[in-house]
Amino acid sequence: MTKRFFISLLLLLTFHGLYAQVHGVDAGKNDTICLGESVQLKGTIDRDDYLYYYWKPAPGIQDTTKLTHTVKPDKTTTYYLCGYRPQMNLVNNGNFEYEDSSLVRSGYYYIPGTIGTGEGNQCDEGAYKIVQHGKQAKSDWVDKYDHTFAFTTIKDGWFMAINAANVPNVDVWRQDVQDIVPNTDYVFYTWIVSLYAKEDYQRAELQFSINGELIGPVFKGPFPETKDWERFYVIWNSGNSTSATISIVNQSTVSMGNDLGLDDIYFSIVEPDIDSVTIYVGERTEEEISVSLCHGESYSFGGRELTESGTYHEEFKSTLGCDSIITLHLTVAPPFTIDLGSDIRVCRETSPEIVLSSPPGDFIYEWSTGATTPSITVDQSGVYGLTVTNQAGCVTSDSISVTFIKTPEVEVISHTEDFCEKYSAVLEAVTDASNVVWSNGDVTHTITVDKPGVYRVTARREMCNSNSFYVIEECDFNLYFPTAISPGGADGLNDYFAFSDPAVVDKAQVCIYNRYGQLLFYSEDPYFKWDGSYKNKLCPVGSYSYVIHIVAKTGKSYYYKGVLFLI
Ligand SMILES: [Ca+2]
Ligand SMILES: [Ca+2]
Repeated sequence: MTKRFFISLLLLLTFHGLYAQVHGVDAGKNDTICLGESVQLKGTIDRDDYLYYYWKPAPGIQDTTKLTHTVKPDKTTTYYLCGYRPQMNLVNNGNFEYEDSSLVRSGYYYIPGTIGTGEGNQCDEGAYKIVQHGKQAKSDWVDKYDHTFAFTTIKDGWFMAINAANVPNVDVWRQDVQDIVPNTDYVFYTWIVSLYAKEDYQRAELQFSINGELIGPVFKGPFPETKDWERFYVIWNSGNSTSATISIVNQSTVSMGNDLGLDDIYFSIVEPDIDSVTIYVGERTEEEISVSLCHGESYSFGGRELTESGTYHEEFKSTLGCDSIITLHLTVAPPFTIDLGSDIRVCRETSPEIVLSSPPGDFIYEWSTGATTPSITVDQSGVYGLTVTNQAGCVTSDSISVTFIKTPEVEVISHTEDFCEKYSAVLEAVTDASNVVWSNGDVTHTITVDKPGVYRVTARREMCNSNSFYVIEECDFNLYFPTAISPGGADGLNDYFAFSDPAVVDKAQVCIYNRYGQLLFYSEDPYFKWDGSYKNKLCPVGSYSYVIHIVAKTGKSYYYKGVLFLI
């Protein structure tokens, strides 16, 4: 007895899942697909632990009791695989290993002993025996051994052999169970074997019953020739019940072929273990974007640096690895520049201020001075910058250098007190400029002049000029020559015809004719002297005429015509 109990408990622990792993339900690994793809759900169940299982209904799952499904979710979906695991068996001696008929309640009558040992009678219609194989109950039954030890080589396990009668709704096995938990799912199952091996006869027809209420469909015993022990079960929700009378009821209405064995009857709470698997669905997207760039900028798109207007396509992988096609409409603004013009250099004197203007346009202006107007007026040398933003938001800038040049100062001074003394004067341009040019073309600061007149000097600093003038007045001019000469003689007076002051003469043409108009003397030398001779011979006394042209050192021309007496 003790040995049996021990084995029974061990079997319960081992084969009915008291300590079954919670994770005997595995819905598989999460996966990721792209929209339109399908994926296989591969659930696994530890079939020894779980009485039954199913996928919670979801799109793509047709037969919820199939472990493998091909699904094609159109969005991220979580699937649940539920496995129902029996808990501790509440049936006392459900495996009949106590071999104790007092633990069995039945509408049938018990026949003690077993055939073949000389102890028992045949198990007749409406009776049962506790045996180790079919022939111990009735000599023409098949030699089926008990279920509890069917997987071992041990042949001494016990089961309940029943000669079912033809009266339905009679309990063939019954037991009372206390301490039922209300509103809880219970499983009630039994293993059945057919004991009369004639397939053309009826098989056993049975039904579960709890608290006098038939539960689940009528089930038939297995074909004795082809099937051994088979399990049948029902799920029962306890509702308000706190106790249960559980029965296995005969529903057969014939006598032949319906004889059977029961073993390993089980009644327990059944709890679900649920595992989930999530299929992430990445969308394939097609997106259009528009980007505007300023000229000179670039846009990074799929590893390319784009700088020209156009439509571009690129495939990207989304975070879930699905293709995304992005169409880019890129608009690159035309070149945008401004030009403030060439650098400006002006004379301070003539241009005390300068207006700097942006080229026309609908712009936002920002000058380096802080001004935000299209134009600014400046009066200081420096570099002026302008940053311009157009309506496209493109920015450009230019700068211009403005230089105000100081106009030079100049004054002419003379270093000669009296020009007329030597018809010469030294003039100097006193200036802060290094470049000067005189009206006579000279470019030295100091010049020597030998004519009266207005002398202008221009002092230059770049394009900025300043003039100064110096006036040399005409000198008084007195030139005379004799009206008569008396060459020869001892007095030494009036021997020559000559200019009284040849120094004032710059150029001269002197012609002397006799009364016949013959040219007797010609000279261009202001210092000429005519001694009254012609060809080394003194001319006869008489009157002679002269014609004289001179250009005085004053610059003026004079013409003289007169008569000279030779005495
Ligand atoms: Ca047994
Ligand atoms: Ca029968």
